[in-house]
Amino acid sequence: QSGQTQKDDNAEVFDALIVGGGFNGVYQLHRLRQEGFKVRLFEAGADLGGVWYWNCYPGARVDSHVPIYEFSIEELWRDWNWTERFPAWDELCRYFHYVDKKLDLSRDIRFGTRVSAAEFDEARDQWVIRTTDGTVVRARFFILCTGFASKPYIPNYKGLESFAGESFHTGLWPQEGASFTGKRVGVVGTGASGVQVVQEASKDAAHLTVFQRTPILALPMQQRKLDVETQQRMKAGYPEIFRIRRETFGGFDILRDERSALEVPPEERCALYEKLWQKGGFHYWIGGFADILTNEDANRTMYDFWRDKTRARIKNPALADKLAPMEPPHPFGVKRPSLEQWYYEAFNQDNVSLVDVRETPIVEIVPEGVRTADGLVEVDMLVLATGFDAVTGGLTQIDIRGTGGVTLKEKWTEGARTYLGFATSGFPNMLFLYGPQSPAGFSNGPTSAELQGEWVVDCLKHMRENNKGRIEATAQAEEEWTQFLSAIADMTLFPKADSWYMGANIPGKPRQLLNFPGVPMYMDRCNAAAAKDYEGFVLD
Ligand code: N01
Repeated sequence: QSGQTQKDDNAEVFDALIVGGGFNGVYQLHRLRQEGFKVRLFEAGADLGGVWYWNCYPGARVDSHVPIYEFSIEELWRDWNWTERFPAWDELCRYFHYVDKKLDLSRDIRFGTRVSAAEFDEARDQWVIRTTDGTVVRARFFILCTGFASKPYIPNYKGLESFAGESFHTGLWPQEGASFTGKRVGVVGTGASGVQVVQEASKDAAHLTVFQRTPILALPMQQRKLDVETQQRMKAGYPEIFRIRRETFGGFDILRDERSALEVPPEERCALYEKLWQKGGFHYWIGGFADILTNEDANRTMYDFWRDKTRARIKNPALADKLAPMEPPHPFGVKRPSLEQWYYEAFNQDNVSLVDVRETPIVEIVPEGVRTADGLVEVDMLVLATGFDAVTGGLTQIDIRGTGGVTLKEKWTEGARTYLGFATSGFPNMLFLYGPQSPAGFSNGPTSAELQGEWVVDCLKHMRENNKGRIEATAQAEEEWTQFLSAIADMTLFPKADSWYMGANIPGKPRQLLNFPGVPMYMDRCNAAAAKDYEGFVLD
């Protein structure tokens, strides 16, 4: 007992301990340090980048166009240029190195350090934080920037461990890389990760088998090379773009048409859809009509346009029925569309085949490959693009104990409950970013990192200025926030799909809308609470 306590008592004390070195963690470290706080960041990976460090599979690239997916700090964007409109993971990792160098971050980061447990010490209003290598530190504030996709989900297939070939989850891709060339490759899952892997594997694999459960409603990326001169010209408009991204629904620079899709004549409607299609990226998803995510008839117009465009690219009608069915598998856009470049054409190739696992389920994995209800599919490499225990998994996989010793995982057994998507009662001085009941997956990452990030920085400054050592969300404020989000969810079509947005991709996970739809409304609420002396929190 005393050995442990002794060690904890002597642990180094920080104002804030940040977990995670992606966009959110980096922003917190930079800004809190600027404000004079003593801060340290622990990152499990060997480098910065968060999801871009871990998801280094061939073809991984961002779905947000330049310059949406970068910090709006002028000192950073002024001298940085991308090579493509939608940059790949390795370019994003280079961007993180650039940011590190410019802001001199690494001196306060410990890499290869995974936080395994944290316990609130009520006597000192501090968190005692432990890592897997036995390090213990104390911090007044415990700031979790674990992202929405840090806990990979691997289905519990019978015999998976017996597979004799190479097998990787996209989110745990080997840092040294792995090649598809000349191999028989199987890819399970057709979400954003699956689409990107399939495209690359279709080029090099001897044969590629795609195991699809639900068709992805993927949109044309309209990728382009970007040169420096073009970007120098574009930069004149960056301040305005960054202003707009703070004020739009998804943190992009895309404005939607405020009319109902149903009040617009069909030709005009199609003309808008065509225009958005040609712009590429998420324009077709978030630049449409105001009621696309709330009215099923309006939504259907968007599905039908997508379906007709997509089917025209697929030669085999039976395959077209699988990839872009006549009837929607779920409303358009309530599962995250992904961006593609030659995904549908890949299925026209002789070396690519599709298995519909709803029709022909995977029975087991054997050393030679995947046994389905229809027989054995032999593969040399098995790629699990099966997603993540999204939004909550990165938090609940840490053994976090609040007041009374209850763990966060226990507290959220029936579903995540937060106040403002920042905090949860019983866990004082713990704030999370890009977490449950905040915009997270509904917002462009860097937009959210800055907006939520400034709120946290202001909160810590407010505490310091007012000599407060402890902040905790009240149970009542948390209940009201949870009810509020649930009422919003009921007004949308999101509950109509089994998506990670709903927690519905993980067997047994409570079904709830995990993200708050609408960055501006969300930030208004957060800022209003802060302006009223942090209404809904108790400060001591
Ligand atoms: O994961 P997903 P992801 N048997 O959960 C299937 C971001 N991201 O890693 O749809 C068979 O979306 C599952 O099927 P179904 C982005 O926000 C961004 O692809 O549940 N199949 C689905 O097809 C994205 O939304 C980028 O029926 C099974 C797939 O696996 C989020 O990360 C790139 C199965 C999982 O799709 C997650 O994307 C990559 C089973 N037992 C990711 N279990 C970019 O910015 C699951 N599936 C480009």
